[in-house]
Amino acid sequence: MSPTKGIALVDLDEQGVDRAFRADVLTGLRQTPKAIPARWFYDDAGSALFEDITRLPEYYPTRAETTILQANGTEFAEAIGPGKAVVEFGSGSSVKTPLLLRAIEPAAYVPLDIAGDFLRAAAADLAAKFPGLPVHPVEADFMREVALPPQVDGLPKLGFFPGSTIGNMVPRTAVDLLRTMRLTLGQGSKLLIGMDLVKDPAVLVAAYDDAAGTTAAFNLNLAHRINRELGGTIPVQGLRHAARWNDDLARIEMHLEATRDLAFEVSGERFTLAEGETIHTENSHKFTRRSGNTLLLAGGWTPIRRWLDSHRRFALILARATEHRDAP
Ligand code: AVI
Repeated sequence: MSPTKGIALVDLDEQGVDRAFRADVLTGLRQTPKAIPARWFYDDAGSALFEDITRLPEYYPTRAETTILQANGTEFAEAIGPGKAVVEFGSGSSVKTPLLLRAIEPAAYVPLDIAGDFLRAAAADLAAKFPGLPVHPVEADFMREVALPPQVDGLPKLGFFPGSTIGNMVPRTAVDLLRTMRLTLGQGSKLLIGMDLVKDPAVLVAAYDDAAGTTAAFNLNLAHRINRELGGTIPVQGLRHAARWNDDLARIEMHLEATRDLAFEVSGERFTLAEGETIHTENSHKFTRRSGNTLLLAGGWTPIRRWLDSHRRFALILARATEHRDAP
């Protein structure tokens, strides 16, 4: 399942073009350096490619996080406790969510997602796996405060945000989201969040530039999507996928790099890319124990437990909503 698939709540113009997609692409191509938000990767083709990525030998995060959930059920149960309303930010990852729910004896499950069709399918799937567990899907943009269903009023809340999707946001956006999650979940709540860890850049680059070329296809699909949906004439053969480690900012960057001078149109507007120039399409931040903790604290969450996979590549962190009067 895609982490940020946003095919619902779309605002289409008279020609059926997604206005927000067009605005983001045109604004991104007009600026220097060129950049387009990563959320536009996830059309149907991009979501299917992301699913393929999660199974690649080089792409360790999904497997690492899953093994953490498999290996530590008893500890999760102790640290989190029974009777929680589990609020998942995203509509439920096929393998990880059941592992968590099986470990902790929740009182209810509330998936939040902007994509209603995905959300309902995932919720029905989950309800079938856990007969007796109340499931209350909410179609909403979780980047804003969400009113939780009245059925979970009074239940203690556990937010669940796996996949290191927080790493796809620049720190300012990540902090905004964490603070919004705190508002959505309320005082006394907890958050279980996945964070991918800083490691050998060669391992990181391989995870984002796999030998089979699946991540390249995922990145290049954005150019195809622009051509398909926005009347684009981008010569996609003149672009190549590039995955670079930015050590100062502790992030993998994905770019589409021009292999020769290119000229093209999008929605009737002309653009050029000089040979070697790139369109920046994604950031995937990686964390250390300290940088992860600092991000959580900035977002209003106090870290309390941390679990790693056996290769120490990925972390699941449990945090509690910080009291407003934490000293000093
Ligand atoms: C969804 N997100 C956490 C993925 C990541 O690892 O940053 C997206 C991705 N991009 C390329 N490969 C995977």
